[in-house]
Amino acid sequence: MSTGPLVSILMGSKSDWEVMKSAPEILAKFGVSCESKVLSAHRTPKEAEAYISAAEGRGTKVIIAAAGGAAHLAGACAAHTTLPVLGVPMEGWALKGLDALLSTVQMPPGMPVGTLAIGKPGAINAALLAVQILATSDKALSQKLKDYRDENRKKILAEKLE
Ligand code: RP5
Repeated sequence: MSTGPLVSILMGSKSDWEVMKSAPEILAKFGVSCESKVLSAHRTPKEAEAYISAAEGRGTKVIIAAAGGAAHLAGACAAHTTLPVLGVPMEGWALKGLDALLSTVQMPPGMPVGTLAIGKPGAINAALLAVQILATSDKALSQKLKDYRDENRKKILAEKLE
Protein backbone atom coordinates (compact mmCIF):
# COMPACT_ATOMS: atom_id res chain seq x y z
CA MET A 1 0.00 0.00 0.00
CA SER A 2 1.22 3.54 -0.83
CA THR A 3 1.57 5.45 2.40
CA GLY A 4 4.20 8.00 1.44
CA PRO A 5 3.99 11.49 -0.06
CA LEU A 6 4.19 11.95 -3.84
CA VAL A 7 7.19 14.25 -3.35
CA SER A 8 9.88 13.94 -0.67
CA ILE A 9 11.78 17.12 0.13
CA LEU A 10 15.07 16.39 1.86
CA MET A 11 17.63 18.88 3.12
CA GLY A 12 21.02 18.49 4.74
CA SER A 13 20.31 20.78 7.69
CA LYS A 14 17.51 22.62 9.44
CA SER A 15 19.42 25.76 8.38
CA ASP A 16 18.27 25.02 4.79
CA TRP A 17 14.57 25.20 5.73
CA GLU A 18 14.16 28.97 5.47
CA VAL A 19 14.95 28.66 1.74
CA MET A 20 13.46 25.21 1.12
CA LYS A 21 10.06 25.97 2.64
CA SER A 22 9.20 27.58 -0.71
CA ALA A 23 9.03 24.06 -2.21
CA PRO A 24 6.15 22.70 -0.06
CA GLU A 25 4.38 26.05 -0.49
CA ILE A 26 4.37 25.55 -4.27
CA LEU A 27 3.35 21.89 -4.02
CA ALA A 28 0.43 22.87 -1.76
CA LYS A 29 -0.86 25.26 -4.47
CA PHE A 30 -1.18 22.23 -6.76
CA GLY A 31 -2.57 19.89 -4.10
CA VAL A 32 0.47 17.60 -4.35
CA SER A 33 1.33 15.72 -1.15
CA CYS A 34 4.84 16.11 0.19
CA GLU A 35 6.99 15.43 3.22
CA SER A 36 9.89 17.67 4.27
CA LYS A 37 12.75 16.14 6.27
CA VAL A 38 16.29 16.87 7.42
CA LEU A 39 18.59 14.02 6.37
CA SER A 40 22.27 14.45 5.61
CA ALA A 41 24.54 12.46 3.30
CA HIS A 42 27.39 13.07 5.76
CA ARG A 43 25.82 13.42 9.20
CA THR A 44 23.03 10.80 8.96
CA PRO A 45 24.18 8.56 6.07
CA LYS A 46 22.48 5.35 7.24
CA GLU A 47 19.14 7.04 7.91
CA ALA A 48 19.30 8.87 4.55
CA GLU A 49 19.95 5.59 2.73
CA ALA A 50 17.11 3.80 4.56
CA TYR A 51 14.64 6.60 3.82
CA ILE A 52 15.55 6.83 0.13
CA SER A 53 15.63 3.07 -0.39
CA ALA A 54 12.06 2.84 0.96
CA ALA A 55 10.69 5.86 -0.95
CA GLU A 56 9.53 4.13 -4.14
CA GLY A 57 7.80 1.39 -2.16
CA ARG A 58 5.92 4.05 -0.20
CA GLY A 59 4.52 5.50 -3.44
CA THR A 60 6.82 8.51 -3.71
CA LYS A 61 7.40 9.65 -7.32
CA VAL A 62 9.96 12.47 -7.07
CA ILE A 63 12.76 13.33 -4.61
CA ILE A 64 13.93 16.91 -4.06
CA ALA A 65 17.28 17.10 -2.24
CA ALA A 66 18.88 20.33 -1.05
CA ALA A 67 22.30 20.80 0.50
CA GLY A 68 25.05 23.37 0.82
CA GLY A 69 28.85 23.25 0.80
CA ALA A 70 30.16 19.83 -0.26
CA ALA A 71 26.59 19.07 -1.30
CA HIS A 72 26.39 15.30 -1.72
CA LEU A 73 22.79 14.69 -0.62
CA ALA A 74 21.19 14.72 -4.09
CA GLY A 75 23.89 12.43 -5.48
CA ALA A 76 23.62 10.09 -2.52
CA CYS A 77 19.85 9.94 -3.05
CA ALA A 78 20.35 9.12 -6.74
CA ALA A 79 22.66 6.27 -5.74
CA HIS A 80 19.86 4.57 -3.79
CA THR A 81 16.82 5.04 -6.04
CA THR A 82 15.74 5.19 -9.68
CA LEU A 83 13.11 7.83 -8.84
CA PRO A 84 13.91 11.21 -10.40
CA VAL A 85 16.09 13.28 -8.03
CA LEU A 86 16.03 17.07 -8.27
CA GLY A 87 18.97 18.78 -6.56
CA VAL A 88 18.85 22.28 -5.10
CA PRO A 89 22.23 23.82 -4.20
CA MET A 90 22.09 25.95 -1.03
CA GLU A 91 24.04 29.20 -0.82
CA GLY A 92 25.79 28.02 2.36
CA TRP A 93 28.51 29.89 4.21
CA ALA A 94 31.09 30.45 1.44
CA LEU A 95 31.50 30.85 -2.31
CA LYS A 96 27.87 31.98 -2.71
CA GLY A 97 26.71 28.42 -3.34
CA LEU A 98 29.04 27.73 -6.27
CA ASP A 99 30.54 24.88 -4.24
CA ALA A 100 27.10 23.30 -3.75
CA LEU A 101 26.12 23.91 -7.38
CA LEU A 102 29.16 22.08 -8.70
CA SER A 103 28.88 19.29 -6.11
CA THR A 104 25.26 18.72 -7.10
CA VAL A 105 25.47 19.12 -10.87
CA GLN A 106 28.67 17.23 -11.67
CA MET A 107 27.30 13.72 -11.41
CA PRO A 108 29.04 10.86 -13.23
CA PRO A 109 27.35 9.46 -16.36
CA GLY A 110 24.71 6.88 -15.50
CA MET A 111 23.67 8.59 -12.28
CA PRO A 112 21.58 11.67 -13.13
CA VAL A 113 20.53 14.46 -10.76
CA GLY A 114 18.39 17.23 -12.28
CA THR A 115 20.05 20.30 -10.80
CA LEU A 116 18.16 23.55 -10.26
CA ALA A 117 19.34 27.08 -9.51
CA ILE A 118 21.08 28.05 -6.25
CA GLY A 119 18.77 28.96 -3.35
CA LYS A 120 15.12 30.03 -3.41
CA PRO A 121 14.68 30.11 -7.23
CA GLY A 122 15.92 26.51 -7.24
CA ALA A 123 13.54 25.49 -4.45
CA ILE A 124 10.58 26.98 -6.33
CA ASN A 125 11.59 25.47 -9.67
CA ALA A 126 12.31 22.05 -8.15
CA ALA A 127 8.75 21.96 -6.83
CA LEU A 128 7.34 23.12 -10.18
CA LEU A 129 9.43 20.55 -12.06
CA ALA A 130 8.19 17.85 -9.67
CA VAL A 131 4.62 18.92 -10.50
CA GLN A 132 5.47 18.85 -14.22
CA ILE A 133 6.84 15.29 -13.88
CA LEU A 134 3.69 14.17 -12.05
CA ALA A 135 1.52 15.97 -14.61
CA THR A 136 2.79 13.77 -17.46
CA SER A 137 0.35 11.12 -16.18
CA ASP A 138 -2.26 13.40 -14.59
CA LYS A 139 -4.40 15.55 -16.90
CA ALA A 140 -5.97 17.59 -14.09
CA LEU A 141 -2.52 18.51 -12.76
CA SER A 142 -1.38 19.40 -16.27
CA GLN A 143 -4.34 21.79 -16.58
CA LYS A 144 -3.44 23.36 -13.21
CA LEU A 145 0.08 24.02 -14.54
CA LYS A 146 -1.32 25.71 -17.64
CA ASP A 147 -3.59 27.87 -15.44
CA TYR A 148 -0.63 28.76 -13.19
CA ARG A 149 1.46 29.87 -16.19
CA ASP A 150 -1.48 31.87 -17.50
CA GLU A 151 -1.99 33.63 -14.15
CA ASN A 152 1.72 34.54 -14.05
CA ARG A 153 1.60 35.79 -17.63
CA LYS A 154 -1.37 38.06 -16.85
CA LYS A 155 0.32 39.32 -13.67
CA ILE A 156 3.46 40.29 -15.60
CA LEU A 157 1.48 42.01 -18.37
CA ALA A 158 -0.51 44.00 -15.77
CA GLU A 159 2.63 45.33 -14.05
CA LYS A 160 3.04 49.11 -14.20
CA LEU A 161 6.36 50.96 -14.04
CA GLU A 162 6.39 54.24 -12.09
C1 RP5 B 1 25.02 21.17 4.49
O1 RP5 B 1 25.81 22.03 5.23
C2 RP5 B 1 23.62 21.59 4.78
O2 RP5 B 1 22.78 21.24 3.72
C3 RP5 B 1 23.70 23.07 4.98
O3 RP5 B 1 23.40 23.78 3.78
C4 RP5 B 1 25.17 23.29 5.34
C5 RP5 B 1 25.38 23.86 6.71
O4 RP5 B 1 24.75 23.07 7.67
P1 RP5 B 1 24.66 23.55 9.19
O5 RP5 B 1 26.06 23.64 9.69
O6 RP5 B 1 23.95 24.89 9.17
O7 RP5 B 1 23.84 22.49 9.89
O8 RP5 B 1 25.22 19.84 4.82
